[in-house]
Amino acid sequence: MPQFTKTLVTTALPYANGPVHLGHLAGVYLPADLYVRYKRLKGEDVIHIGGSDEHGVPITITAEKEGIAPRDVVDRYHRMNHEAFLKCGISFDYYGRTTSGVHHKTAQEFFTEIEQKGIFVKKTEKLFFDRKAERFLSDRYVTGTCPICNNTEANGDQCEQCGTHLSPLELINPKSKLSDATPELRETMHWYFPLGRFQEELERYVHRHDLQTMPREDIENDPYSIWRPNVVNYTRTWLKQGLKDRAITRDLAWGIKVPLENEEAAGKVLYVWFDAVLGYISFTREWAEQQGDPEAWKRYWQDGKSRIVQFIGKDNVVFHTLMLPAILMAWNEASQSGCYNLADNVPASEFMTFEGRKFSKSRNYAVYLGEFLETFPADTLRYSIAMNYPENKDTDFSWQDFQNRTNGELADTLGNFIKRSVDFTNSRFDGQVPHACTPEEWNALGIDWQESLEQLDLAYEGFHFREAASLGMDIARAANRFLTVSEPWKVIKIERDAAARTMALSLNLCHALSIALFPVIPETCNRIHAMLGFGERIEELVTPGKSLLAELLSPGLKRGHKISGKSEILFTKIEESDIAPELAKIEGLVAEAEKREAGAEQQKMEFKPLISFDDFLKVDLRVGRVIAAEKVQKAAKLLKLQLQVGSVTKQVLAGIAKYYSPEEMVGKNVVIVANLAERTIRDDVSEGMILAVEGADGKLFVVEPEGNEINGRQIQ
Ligand code: B3M
Ligand code: ZN
Repeated sequence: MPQFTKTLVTTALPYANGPVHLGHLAGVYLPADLYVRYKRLKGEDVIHIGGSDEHGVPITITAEKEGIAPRDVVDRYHRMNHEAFLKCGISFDYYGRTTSGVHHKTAQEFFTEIEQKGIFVKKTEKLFFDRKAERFLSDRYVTGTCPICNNTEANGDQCEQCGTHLSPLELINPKSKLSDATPELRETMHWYFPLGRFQEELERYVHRHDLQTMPREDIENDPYSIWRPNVVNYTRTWLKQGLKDRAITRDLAWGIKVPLENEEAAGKVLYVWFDAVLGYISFTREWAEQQGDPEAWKRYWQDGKSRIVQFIGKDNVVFHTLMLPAILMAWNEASQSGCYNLADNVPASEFMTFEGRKFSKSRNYAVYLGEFLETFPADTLRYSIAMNYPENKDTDFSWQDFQNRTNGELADTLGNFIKRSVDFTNSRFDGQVPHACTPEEWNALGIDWQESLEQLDLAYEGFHFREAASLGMDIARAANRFLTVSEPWKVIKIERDAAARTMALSLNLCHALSIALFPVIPETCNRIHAMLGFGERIEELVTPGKSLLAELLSPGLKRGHKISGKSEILFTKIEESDIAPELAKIEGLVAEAEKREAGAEQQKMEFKPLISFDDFLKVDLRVGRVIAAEKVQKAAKLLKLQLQVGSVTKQVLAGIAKYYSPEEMVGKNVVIVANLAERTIRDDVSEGMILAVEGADGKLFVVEPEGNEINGRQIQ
């Protein structure tokens, strides 16, 4: 178990294909910022590396829709997102972009290294090719008629009308979205990364971070390397299924070129996820160059004493716990040029909903960070979101909660305490700390400082950010109570010394709060600090190896210390009239969404043309039992089922692989259209269809008749 002496924090690279919203902030960027700011306060060596993910098909689709170049799309959103993060106080040490030269070089280096070691597997497959556009078409670029519901505008990956997940090869009358041409099937070769080759090594890696399996002494020595249950579960589910080869190249024009000068590599780029996860390394290199110490990145990536912590959303888990580690393992094998550390923790968040609904870019249901900050200050947002951090379950952000926290906790408790302390000192004690506080007085305030610091440390280091923020606010509450109960404005008339003591302690509490709450509300804390008469910003006081938090253990402001003489209102209360337009906006968005959903419902209620009773009788629906099931190679959506229908066995290819594992299907009773003409799908025969229904979230449920001894029976 290494004793870590430094920390590299990375945050998921948001696609530069749209503005980041509050859900992103809550799950990834704010928690990471709280963590690094806390560590900096402790005087630790920590850097925060992030940036934009600028490749991938959705970006080219946006570009085509708008009639601009992909480069313009990523320029726009990279700048927009970076600015929004800065405005929100997310303190990156470096914010890179995956279109940079250094990143292209890094990703290509990795490809070459792994290629030369002979680790990649090459496979040839058939893909649609548009002859007019001279391009292979990824799923999203093919449209056609859905084989399930006859929607003529189904996409190559999914039919929006019936929700079925499709492969382009299943579409009837496929067309290229680029030119309207009918695409032809062409063979194309791709490089695959054999994740399975690293199965055991990856299992050992997960083992070391899973509370259930890790060595006891590690749990005691370093509880912070224990992964959250959701991270372990997602990862273990993949491992249990057995890791497969994953294609890591694509036939696309936008992306990082496969670095080989041969026919095979022509027109091919690296798959966006292969390059994106390496962005963390490239950007640390860029950071090091910017520091004027080009080798400095190695201290974080290749020195065993560096703890790597990767903040991500739950939808990105396996890319960080399996894909990136496997790529690094491949590099590390007999490496001549340094070995990379694997992440020590990957604190993946759950999601934050907004007013009870999921953020959705495609449905335009989102509150974008940049827009939010045009109306409300960053710190109020940071505080509310920290208090709602989706650590182990989804949480909700509501305007009401935002208003309550801002008005009740930030303005009435914290803001009010600071202002009363500063104003009263200015008016009655000539703007000076009027008394030398003793450690005894400091410890008699009803706050156990030692204990508070320990709890704060456990909360931040253990990624429990809601607790961390609440602990800070608890100190503010205690401080506010102390001042109110002490009533210096009354006491001063009879006992000036007692009032002086109260004010000196209050000012010291203001100072303590400016440190304790700094990770959560940094701008406000700097304003408090300035009101207390300090010239530097808090971040400028950070000294390597020296903890600013330790200052809380004793009263730091000396008698006679001059405060600034000015005070300001730290938080403006949020009025009903401020949030009314926001609520109206949401109502509009919800109404629109509901209309669309109702429209979709109604569309479903437009029944197909009438059929006669005789027609109906032609359909032979039977109960069958699944006796065997397996996945279909190269058809991620299909399961191949063997059904016992009375005395006959029938083979059915069903598009349910995303929702049911083969093991789950075996033993189920299902309903089969038993007299459907045979169809060939993917060179295999399907002799019927099984009935399934789509649930609210697009998941398919197979219809399962209950009962014994009904096998082969006709449904009537
Ligand atoms: N851009 C997906 C996302 O934004 C992806 C993350 C990359 S992290 C290397 O959710
Ligand atoms: Zn359909």
